[in-house]
Amino acid sequence: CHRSDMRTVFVLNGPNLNLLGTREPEVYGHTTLADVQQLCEQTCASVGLPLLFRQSNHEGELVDWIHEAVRLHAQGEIAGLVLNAGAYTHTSVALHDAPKALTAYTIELHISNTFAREAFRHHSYLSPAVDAVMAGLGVAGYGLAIRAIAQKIA
Ligand code: CA2
Repeated sequence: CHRSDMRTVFVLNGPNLNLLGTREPEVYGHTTLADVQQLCEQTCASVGLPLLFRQSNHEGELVDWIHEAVRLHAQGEIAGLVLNAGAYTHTSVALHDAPKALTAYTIELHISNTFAREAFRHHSYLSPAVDAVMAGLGVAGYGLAIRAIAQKIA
């Protein structure tokens, strides 16, 4: 379907985010990734957009999924991308390159305020390649990012 109100919001999560809620609650809270998915489902339902929600611990799989988004966007089927690349944010040239091919609105998201943490988290390979960066809003950031995408395409 090519109607703009059927465009899918992609939410992609990188390494270790499957462990959310099970460790380091002082940094990431008690919310699990399943809870985050539910929050994204609810937010997408309220703005009337389909959701695709995925997590991988593998760099190349995240690259493949961004390529999938590029292909679907060429068919008018993507509303935008919310990308929490986890620690690959700070290491991956491949994840810097991949979103450059994507013209859909892309938001780099971090649950924690990466700038208030270790120095190695202050640099992001993604930031120059995306439209917007959000960090430190907790898991609520996912809902806010989806709402921002919905406003962008409205
Ligand atoms: O704040 C974020 O969302 C991060 O992208 C999370 C990454 C971290 O490497 C980034 O610097 C910032 C870590 C993913 C979550 O890792 C967990 C490890 C143990 C328990 C829960 C989460």
